[in-house]
Amino acid sequence: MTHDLTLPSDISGAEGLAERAERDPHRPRFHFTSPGGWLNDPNGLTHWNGVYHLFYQYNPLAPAHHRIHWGHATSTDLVHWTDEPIALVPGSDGPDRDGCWSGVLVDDGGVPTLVYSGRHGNRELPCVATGSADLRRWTKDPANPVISAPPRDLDATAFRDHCVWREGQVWRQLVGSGIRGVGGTAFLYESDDLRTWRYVGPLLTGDASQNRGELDWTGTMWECVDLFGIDDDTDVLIFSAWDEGTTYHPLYWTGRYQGDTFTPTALHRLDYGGRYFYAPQSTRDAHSRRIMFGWLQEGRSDAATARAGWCGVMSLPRVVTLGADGQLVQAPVPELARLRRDHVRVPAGPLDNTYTRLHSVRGDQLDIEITLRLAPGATARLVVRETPDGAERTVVEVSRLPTGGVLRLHREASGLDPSLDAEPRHGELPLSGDGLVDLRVLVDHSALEIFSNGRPLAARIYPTRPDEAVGVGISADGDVTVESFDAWRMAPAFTDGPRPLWP
Ligand code: DQQ
Repeated sequence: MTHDLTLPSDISGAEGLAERAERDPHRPRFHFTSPGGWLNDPNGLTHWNGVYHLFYQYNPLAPAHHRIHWGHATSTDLVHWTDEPIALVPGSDGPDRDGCWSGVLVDDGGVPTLVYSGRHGNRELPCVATGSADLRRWTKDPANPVISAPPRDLDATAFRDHCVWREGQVWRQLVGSGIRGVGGTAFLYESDDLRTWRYVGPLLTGDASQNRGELDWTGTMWECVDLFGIDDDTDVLIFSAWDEGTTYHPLYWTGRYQGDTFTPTALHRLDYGGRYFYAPQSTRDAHSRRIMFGWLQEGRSDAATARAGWCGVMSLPRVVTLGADGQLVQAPVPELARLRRDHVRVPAGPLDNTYTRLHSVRGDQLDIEITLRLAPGATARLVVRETPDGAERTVVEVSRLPTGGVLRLHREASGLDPSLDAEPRHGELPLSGDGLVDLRVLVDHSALEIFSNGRPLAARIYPTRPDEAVGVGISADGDVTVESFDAWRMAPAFTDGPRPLWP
């Protein structure tokens, strides 16, 4: 049974969404966004016959999380994207009647196969769909849901999101969950055919009572678990720590996956932006790179989002490797350099302790790459999206403190609207004795992604005077030398004009 891909009869709410989205000055131009409406998690990420496929949680009818479809886009370079027909539409009845929630794509002997969470009322159960050779048409399995209930002997807080892989002669799958009163977890299952699953047990369970502050608490449920080997000796288990209304941040364990369990070595924050890089998914591409996308949530009010006609940004694709300190190193894919235009080199040398506006670098679509040398106790600040009067500005700060390096983002003055999320963000910055700091800052209207010595920090900013907030400047406290400073204007990845909501 192929699902119905015709437009629903009442799409009046969707009228003008794409046009409004296109006019919004806060809409990123080189990050992937949906044509309009709502976007959240990356799904079904794969590099299939030389084409990257990015599916995503999509509501084409409104900028709100409701009856989620699977949107689909393709790219040959991870930079330019083509909208493809919507891949999954919630059924008129059945296990995914209220939404086709997150999942993955696997290659079942040449048959592209999706494993996703069907939503029906409050129930969320694993479903399967198979695709045409070009991954454009999807047929839901009549046997859906393929698992009829969460494990019975446990009080599960949820049962959704999937990580599926082939291991020897069998398929294995993790389903995100939590055990009430205990902590977040991922349930391990096994199957011969992706349709009949045997429950193995929890792969690893967090401790919800260990709430050591919001930054590394593992929550009461794990969303979007992603397990992969990063080198011969290290496996990585990424999850988005969740607790209704309080906690949404991505974390990862390094450790060893062996047999039916994951033995953790250490727990780390995946992105210092917290919920601004949520529910990530990764895949290994044909070049053996681990490529990861995450969802950059909104930081403005629901009313502002409703007016804008769109919401949710996909992060830039990141290459993930393992650093010498045992933590993940993240960087935007090198292909992104294809969008660089109008190169500006700012002279190297010691930084003044007074603020310097860089008149040669300005804009709201920028890629800035700096190497700094910080003496002990020094701090360097890069200001972006500054208005001429300095009233609106976003400040990226790197410091070399006696306690170690710190990367910090100040958004208190990013926009003047008091309803904007202005919470500062910070995290630990690995520094070697020479005090060298690589700082890459990608500004794309409301989307901001920062990478410093391999650590990422994603966030959203909404200047109140977006046309004027194009200034860039730099300052220092203490001894800071600019070793190199390069900046580019970034070309848009999409051609101008509204994109069809229902390609
Ligand atoms: N989003 C999906 C869920 C997942 C959550 C629903 C994470 O499958 O747990 O859109 O953002």
